[in-house]
Amino acid sequence: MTGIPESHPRYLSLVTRERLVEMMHRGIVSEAGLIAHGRGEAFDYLIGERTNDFAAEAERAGVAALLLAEKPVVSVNGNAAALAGKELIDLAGLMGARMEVNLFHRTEERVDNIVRYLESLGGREILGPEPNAKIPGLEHARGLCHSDGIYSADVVLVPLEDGDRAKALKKMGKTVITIDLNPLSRTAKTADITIVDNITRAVPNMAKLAEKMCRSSADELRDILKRYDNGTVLRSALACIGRNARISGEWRM
Ligand code: PTJ
Repeated sequence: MTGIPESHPRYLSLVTRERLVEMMHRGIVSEAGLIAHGRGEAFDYLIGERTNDFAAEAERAGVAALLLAEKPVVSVNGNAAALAGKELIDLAGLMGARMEVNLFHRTEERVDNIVRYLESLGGREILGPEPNAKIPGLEHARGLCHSDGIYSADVVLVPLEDGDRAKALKKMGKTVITIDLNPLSRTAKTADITIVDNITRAVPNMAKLAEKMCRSSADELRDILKRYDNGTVLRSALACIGRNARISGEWRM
C-alpha cells in the first residue's frame, strides 16, 4: 500500500485499486483484470456508487434462485477472488453451493493461486484444477470446467463474466445470475438475473439476505422469481445512469 490517507475523499476506491494491483502481482488477478476494474469503476460512478433499488431487487431474486437450486455453483475469477473472496465463500456456504475457479485468461498457475488464496480464507473443496469437462461452443481453455461443478450445475452465479460464456451457459439450460456494473454488457443482457452493483457491495448484501431468506418456504421463493423481470431491472439501471449523467450535464464550473 502506498499510504493513502483515510481522509482522502476517494479512499475506498483508491485502496481497492491498490488491492487489485497487489493481487495481480501475487498472480491472482490477470493484467486484463485491471482494465476490467477501470470499466467497472466508471459504471459505478454513473450509478452513484451505491446499491440502487434495481440492484437490491436483483440481489433478492438471485438469492431466491440460488436457494431453490438443486445444484448451485459459484464461479470465481481473479477479480472476484480479489474483491470479494471471503464474502463469496460465506455466500456459497449459506447456499450449500460448490465454488469453482473458472478463468477467462486461464493459466493453471493462476487457477492454483486462486484456489490456495480462497483456501487461506476458509474455502473448502474448491474446484478448478484438473478440469474434466467442457462448456459446449467455447473454444480453448475458456470452456474448461468441472463435471461436479459448473458443468452439472442448474444455477450458476458468475460475477464479472464474459458474454460468450454467459451465453454458452444459458444454452446448456442453466439459470445464470451475474453481477456486472455495466447494464449494456452482453453478459448483463444474456443473464436471467443481472445485479448491476459493485461485487464488493452485492455479495455481502446477498449473504445478509440469504441468512433471512433461508427461512422462507419454496413457494415464497418461487413467488419472488415469478414477479422478477430482468428487462425491467436493466431498463431501471439505464434510466438511473441517464438521470445521473443529465444532472452532471447541468453542472456548471
Ligand atoms: O480472472 P479472469 O481471467 O477470469 O478474467 C476476469 C476478467 C474480469 C478480466 C474477464 O472476465 C473480463 O475480461 O471481463 P470483461 O469482459 O471485461 O467484463 C467484466 C465486466 O465486469 C465489465 O462489464 C465491468 O463493467 C464489470 N465489472 C468490473 N468491475 C466490477 C464489475 N462489476 C461488478 N463489480 C465490479 N467491481
